[in-house]
Amino acid sequence: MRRRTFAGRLERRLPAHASFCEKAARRQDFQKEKEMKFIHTGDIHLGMSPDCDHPWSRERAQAIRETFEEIIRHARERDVDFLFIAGDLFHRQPLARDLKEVNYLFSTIPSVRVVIIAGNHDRVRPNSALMSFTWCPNVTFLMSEEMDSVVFEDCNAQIYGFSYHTAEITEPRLNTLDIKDNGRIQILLAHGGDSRHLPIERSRLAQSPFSYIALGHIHKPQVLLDRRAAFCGSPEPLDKTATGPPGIFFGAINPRTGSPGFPGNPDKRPPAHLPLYYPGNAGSGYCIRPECTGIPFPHH
Ligand SMILES: [Mn+2]
Repeated sequence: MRRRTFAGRLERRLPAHASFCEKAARRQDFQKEKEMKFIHTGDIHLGMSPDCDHPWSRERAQAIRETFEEIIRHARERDVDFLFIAGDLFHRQPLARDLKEVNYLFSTIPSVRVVIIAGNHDRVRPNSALMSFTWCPNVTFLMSEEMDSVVFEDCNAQIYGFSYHTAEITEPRLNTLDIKDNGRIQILLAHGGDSRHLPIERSRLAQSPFSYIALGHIHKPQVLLDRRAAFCGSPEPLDKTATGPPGIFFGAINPRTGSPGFPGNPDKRPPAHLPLYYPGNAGSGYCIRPECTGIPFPHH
């Protein structure tokens, strides 16, 4: 990948006799060029009741809400610059009440820039409450069906994405993006990856200028393209096929190289997948959390 043009300023050495002003300006540059920390999540499916034919289903629905609150806590405590939500935040079309609830949570992390796209489950419909909803200032919902982006000058970042307006997108739109490296930290949010939902050709994605591609839709966490892209996976097991440890991705972009990695050490360690709890029984025929249901752990 081409190096960021932004690096030019950082590599410039100041002479020993640089004035106080020059040094102060340089420090400001460093401030601007500090690593950009993010949490990447998606497929939360708020409002879903997993295992709906079982008595613990209501508790599972509650666990999904609590896990989302835990993600907000992570965003605050890890002091991230961005929270990316790569689609299917909601299990179905959100009502105004649902939007208010999550907007309240976002309002508790005002310094975190939240960027959201809609997935196939919570796709934007013409009568959606989303249309007239006013998010708090730190939230950007990229609602357009066409590729859109939002620029954050203070961290030299541009976040791209588009939302589902239909149940399926069979056209491989990610393979034909015409987005050039522009010297900013460019990040793509996208939802899909199977044949009926935005089929992805990895080699095409690898040629894109994005520092990181925050993917949603596949519920199992998976890192692609030598850590430049990942499916966040659902942070709670939603059905019995959920096997890996569900969680969130926590990473940082090195502003000099544009490469994603672990905060504090982005060049050496990849973004971390943080499991939010131990999914002892996911994949064993149930998706309950034994610690919150009181129902005996089903051993197999
Ligand atoms: Mn989906």
